Amino acid sequence: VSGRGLARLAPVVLLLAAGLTACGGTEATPPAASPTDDTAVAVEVTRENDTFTPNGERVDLGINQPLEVTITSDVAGTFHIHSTPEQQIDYKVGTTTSEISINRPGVVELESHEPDSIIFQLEVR
Ligand SMILES: [Cu+2]
Repeated sequence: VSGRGLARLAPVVLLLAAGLTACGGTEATPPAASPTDDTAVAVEVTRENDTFTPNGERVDLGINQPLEVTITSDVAGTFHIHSTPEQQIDYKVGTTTSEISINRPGVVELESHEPDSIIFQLEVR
């Protein structure tokens, strides 16, 4: 491996790191409220031929209550959760299970951007 090879790789790594910081949801933020319920709410999402099920279904969720999302998909992708800060769920081909929680009240959309689709409207309170 030459020095030139490493120099060409470095910007790619930096870009990836910046993307994770902007979209990752791993930054610590002060909790906006105390937990109301520790029992996870389990939901399922299916993606098949770019069609998502469900399609904008409303889900009641407590503040800081875990939402366990099980995704079954025929292609890898990412869901966005429009909370503050934003969160995302990366899923792979097959079944992916991920857990998120939201620390302040409001209606938060869990959606896909490619293609655009609203999966859930999380009503947090
Ligand atoms: Cu989004």
